[in-house]
Amino acid sequence: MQEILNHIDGERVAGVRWFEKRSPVDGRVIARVAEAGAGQVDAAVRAARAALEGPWGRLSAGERGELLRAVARGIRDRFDDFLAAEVADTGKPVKLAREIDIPRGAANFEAFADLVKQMPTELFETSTADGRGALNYAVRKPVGVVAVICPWNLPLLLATWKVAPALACGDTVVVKPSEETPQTATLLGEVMNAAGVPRGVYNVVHGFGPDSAGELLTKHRGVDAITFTGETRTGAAIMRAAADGARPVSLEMGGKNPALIFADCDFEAAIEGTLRSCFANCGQICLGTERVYVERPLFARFTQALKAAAETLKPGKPDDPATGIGPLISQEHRRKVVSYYEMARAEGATVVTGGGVPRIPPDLAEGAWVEPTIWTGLPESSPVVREEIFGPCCHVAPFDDEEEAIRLANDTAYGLAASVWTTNLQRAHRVAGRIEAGIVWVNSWYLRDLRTAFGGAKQSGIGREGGVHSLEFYTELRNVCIKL
Ligand code: NAD
Ligand code: 6OD
Repeated sequence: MQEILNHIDGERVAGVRWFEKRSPVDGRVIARVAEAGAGQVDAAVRAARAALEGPWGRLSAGERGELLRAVARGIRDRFDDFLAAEVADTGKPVKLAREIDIPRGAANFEAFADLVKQMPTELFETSTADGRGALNYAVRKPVGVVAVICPWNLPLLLATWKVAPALACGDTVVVKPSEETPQTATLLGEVMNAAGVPRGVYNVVHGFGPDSAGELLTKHRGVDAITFTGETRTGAAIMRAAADGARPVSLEMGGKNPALIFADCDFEAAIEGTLRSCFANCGQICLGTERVYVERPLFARFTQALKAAAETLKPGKPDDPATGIGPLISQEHRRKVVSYYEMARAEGATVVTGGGVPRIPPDLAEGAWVEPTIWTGLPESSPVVREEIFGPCCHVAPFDDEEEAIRLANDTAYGLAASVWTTNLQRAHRVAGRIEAGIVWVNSWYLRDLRTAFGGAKQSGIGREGGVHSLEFYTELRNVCIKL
């Protein structure tokens, strides 16, 4: 049985107890994981502090950038190890992890090694009574020890999305991966060591949230800032923890994202994009679409075409090239998703496709499988239409004009992402300008440029990361006033 340990001060460290990690594909126990207690969390934070005050704190941005590039090379050199670990933890198709998760894990380090060279600053010439003047300029200093709390859906991609800019800015980190996906963050510790990143700069503590490593870490007063990706409710708990000590937080949280399909869209592109946004990663992407609004003349045709496309997504083992969709992350998450499937039926939804658990071979019977599902006919007030399900499902509803489409899109507590499908340029700008979301894609979905602002409006987030926004969060601005 594989044992996954904490990574503290460059060493493998045992925990206070073990917990089991099961495969989402067939329910087998694939590893036991060392849960960090208060002692290990404290040791990790102290190691991060010592590294900050040691040689790491004296490196230039250029020198840190070289180390980050070595980490990116290290991930690529061990691509197959990362791939196997990510697929084992998540059950996602190998093709998806090969094309997205692992390459982005490496690319995040390269992107922030470059971006940190453009650290934003400011300079003011100030007049003084004696006429000699003064110069005010700002320098950016590391914010300190950063707690990085991660979810399970894109484990390496989302951990490195925060670790890379933090390290680029000169911070040190303690990462708390999701209890569901402990492996790739741990492997990254080995890569950090091999790349020559000083010990203590990158630490990993394993465990759960409340009453476990997550809570211990966010409440630890040696942590200077907290960056979090996960559910909105968890984000609120983390914000409360951060209030003690008035520490900064960056919160990337849930969504109930709309897609607006106008009758003048490129039909094939809209179907392909919506298929991906609803069902990629088994619907477990925060940016994914769960509400599809289609201009009425196209409604029936679009719904039927999306149904036909969804029915091509065959569930199967990650390494089978015919697999179109993997399982959900866990039985616990499956119970949540299935409860929405049942609620949709009880509320009178038309189940266009799916709506249950697929027929699967007996050796996968303990896996967390659900069918890709499309509904129509639910009222907008239904919890199925209002709450984040985080599964491979969407509700499709018609709209009659642009105004109604915008109203429907914005009628949500969330505001993470939206996609708009139209060939009318003026409409694209008009609609994008009025959607209350942090990210609006027009005629695309999840098209990323790491220099852009990433984050959510309303209950989907606080703050922005990406490009200069990451550099701002992971640094403290210091103004220096020089009397001339
Ligand atoms: P989650 O909130 O349950 O857990 C996220 C992390 O927080 C885990 O590591 C967990 O152990 C930890 N945690 C839980 N309670 C905690 C506490 N009280 N104190 C400290 N840590 C705690 O989320 P999840 O189920 O892992 O991920 C799915 C959710 O993440 C969805 O809501 C999804 O939309 C969201 N998400 C958002 C983004 C984004 O960029 N906005 C990206 C990916 C996922
Ligand atoms: O691509 C990214 O940088 C990012 N933060 C993606 C988030 C995906 C949510 O599941």
